[in-house]
Amino acid sequence: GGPASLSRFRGALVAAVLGDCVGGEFEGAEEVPMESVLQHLNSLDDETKGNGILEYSDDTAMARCVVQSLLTRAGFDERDMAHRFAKEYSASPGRGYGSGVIQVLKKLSSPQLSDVYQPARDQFNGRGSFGNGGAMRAAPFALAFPDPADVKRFARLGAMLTHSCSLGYNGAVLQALAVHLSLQGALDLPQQFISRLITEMEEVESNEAARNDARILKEAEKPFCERLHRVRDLMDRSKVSIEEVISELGNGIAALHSVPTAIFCVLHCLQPWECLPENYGGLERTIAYSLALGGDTDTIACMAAAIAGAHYGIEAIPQSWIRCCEGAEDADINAERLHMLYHQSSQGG
Ligand code: R7I
Ligand code: MG
Ligand code: MG
Repeated sequence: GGPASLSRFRGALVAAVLGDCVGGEFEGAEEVPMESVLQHLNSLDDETKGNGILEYSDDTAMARCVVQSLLTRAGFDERDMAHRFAKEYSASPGRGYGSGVIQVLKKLSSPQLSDVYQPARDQFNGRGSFGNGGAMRAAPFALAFPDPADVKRFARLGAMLTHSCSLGYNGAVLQALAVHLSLQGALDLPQQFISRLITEMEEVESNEAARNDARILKEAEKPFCERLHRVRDLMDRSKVSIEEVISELGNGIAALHSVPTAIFCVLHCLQPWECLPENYGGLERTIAYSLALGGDTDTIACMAAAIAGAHYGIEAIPQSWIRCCEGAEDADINAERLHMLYHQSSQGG
């Protein structure tokens, strides 16, 4: 489809759910042989399975809250979104939430709370979380707002409800920007795609708060920019081992060690590779490759798949995979609603 087509919206939201559901199998595993990944993915084609047997985790649970809030409020409303996070957590606390964020979600359910950003600020001795929990649910912001300035602003604020450290919320900004560019067809020119992300993040990371957090946490001056430069270096190489990707970019629970990694997975899988089945399209390759990195596989696959899904569109997603994943059908319906909201706002309505 063309830029911002319905197919791209559906691809992004449905693939994100698939990445989460399928990736859950290997979350936290140190080494994941490609053989095990392919075995797991092959089992999804088994006719006897299906009907949502793979459950989604916190990644999708929170993304669904973001989607519902954006749709119901026809824009960003921090109190409504915070309330939905808290309600969702208390209804299904067993979705595999990060151990720190649970405290925030409990505080957010208090009716006396006046500042919904305060519980997030109290995390980790007042520095706030740098986990990838803000980034894992950032894709819907790119599907609700056509203007990149809005995408950046609301992805940041939406993440700050749980992640007040710039190394957490700027990961959400980067993820949302990657989905935004992919929706426009920017992955047709991968070199330009990564350059545009670097240019955007140069500006995002130039403020005082980001510089301060980077200094305290002993990271590079502009940590996400530095990682995106590493992504570009790896892209230019003809052969890259999984070990190198993990050591250069990471596969962990910090936004800094997972969002650039997810972006690399998408870029690396634009072409076919020998280690992956020939019948796999780009979307399947991206998910398979993300899982083979091990570590925070549900989240890295979820983020990579959102970016890839926006590029390849819904037609690239195997029906059998959709049938196996809880929440995939809902995502498809919501993508259509977001597509309408997006095009309403781009007409200035
Ligand atoms: O970021 P968050 O929502 O976790 C998301 C991850 C995804 O992989 C999900 O799939 C799920 O499995 O969890 O939750 P947080 O609790 O805010 O952060 C996750 C973890 O990162 C924390 O439990 C800490 O181990 C670590 N962490 C920190 N450690 C020290 N200092 C995050 N911020 C800090 C910090 O400032
Ligand atoms: Mg999860
Ligand atoms: Mg995870």
